[in-house]
Amino acid sequence: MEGIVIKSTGSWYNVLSPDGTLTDCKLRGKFKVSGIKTTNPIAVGDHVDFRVLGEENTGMITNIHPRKNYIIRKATKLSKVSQILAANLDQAIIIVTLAEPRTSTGFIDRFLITAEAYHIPAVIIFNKTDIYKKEKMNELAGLVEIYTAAGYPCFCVSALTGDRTEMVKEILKDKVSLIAGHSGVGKSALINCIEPGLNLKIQAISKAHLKGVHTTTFARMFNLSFGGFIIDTPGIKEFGLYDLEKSTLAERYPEMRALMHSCRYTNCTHLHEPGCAVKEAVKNGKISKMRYNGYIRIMSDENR
Ligand SMILES: Nc1nc2c(ncn2[C@@H]2O[C@H](COP(=O)(O)OP(=O)(O)O)[C@@H](O)[C@H]2O)c(=O)[nH]1
Ligand SMILES: [Mg+2]
Ligand SMILES: [Zn+2]
Repeated sequence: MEGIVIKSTGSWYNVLSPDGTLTDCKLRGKFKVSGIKTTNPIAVGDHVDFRVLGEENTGMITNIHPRKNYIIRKATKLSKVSQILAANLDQAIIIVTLAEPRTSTGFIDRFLITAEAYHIPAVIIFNKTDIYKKEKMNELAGLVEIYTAAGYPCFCVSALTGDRTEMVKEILKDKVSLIAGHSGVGKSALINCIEPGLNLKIQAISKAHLKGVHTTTFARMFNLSFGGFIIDTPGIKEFGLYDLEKSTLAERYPEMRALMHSCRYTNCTHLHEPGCAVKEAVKNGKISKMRYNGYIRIMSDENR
C-alpha cells in the first residue's frame, strides 16, 4: 500500500491512501535519512509504502519515497539535531497583516529568504484588509508593489468578509502548500473561509497575542475538497532559517540575484564595493530600499 503522511505524533504516522483510507502506521526498525541528523525520520508530506497489519487500520511503514524537498527546524539555534517539519512542498504561503497584530517586513523577508534557500516558491497573503484605514491601504499598496517587483505573488484578502478569498482557492488548488505566519494573523480563519468543513479553531484576538498557545509542534496536513493539501505548522514562527548563510544571502533575494553577475567583483557583498550593480539598482529605484536595508541588517547581525 502507498500513501502520504498527513499527521505525525512522533511515533505514529497517519497515512492517507489514494482511495481515501486512513491508516495509523508505525515505523519498521530504525530509519536513517542520509545527510541530516533529525529527531524524526518521517514528516508530514512524505510519500511512503506500508504494509497493513492485522488490527484494523494500522500498518507498518516499510519505505520512504525520495523527497522533492523538505523544511527543517533546529531544536535550538546551536543544536546540530533538526526536526523535519514537512516534505514535498509545492509552495510556501505566508499570511501577514498590517494590523492586529502587525507583521514586520523583517519577518516577511526572513520567511522569503528561507523559502528561497529551500527553492520553494513563496506567496504573500495580506489578511484583515477590512480593518485597514486609508493610511494602511496606502502602505499595503506600497508593499504589494515592492514584493511583486521582487517576484512574489501578493494577495490582499479579508477572512472576515470573505473578500477576494476565491483567489486564494485558486492558488491552493491541486498543490501542497505550507501555511505560515504569526499567531493571530488569521490563518485558521482564512482556511475556514475557503474550506468551511475543516472547522479550525479560531483564537480570540486577545488570546492569539499570547505566547505559548500552541499545543503541538508537529505539522498537520489537510486535504482540500477542491484539490490539494495545506500544511498547518503550529510551532513555526520563522520556519527554518536553517540556511541563512552570509555568503549566499544575496542569492536569496531574487531581485539581487538577477543583477549580481554585473557587479565588478565576483565576490561582491553588495555592501561597500565600487562597481556594485545591486547598489546602483537601489540608487535608481530598481531595487527597493526597504528590501536592501533589510539585507544590510541581516548581513550585519551577528546573531542571525
Ligand atoms: N477584522 C478581521 N479579523 C480577522 C480576520 N481574520 C481573522 N481575524 C481575527 O483574528 C483573530 C485570530 O484569527 P485566527 O484565525 O485564530 O489566527 P491564527 O492564529 O493565525 O490562526 C480572530 O479573532 C479572528 O476573528 C480578518 O480578515 N479581519
Ligand atoms: Mg490558528
Ligand atoms: Zn554587488
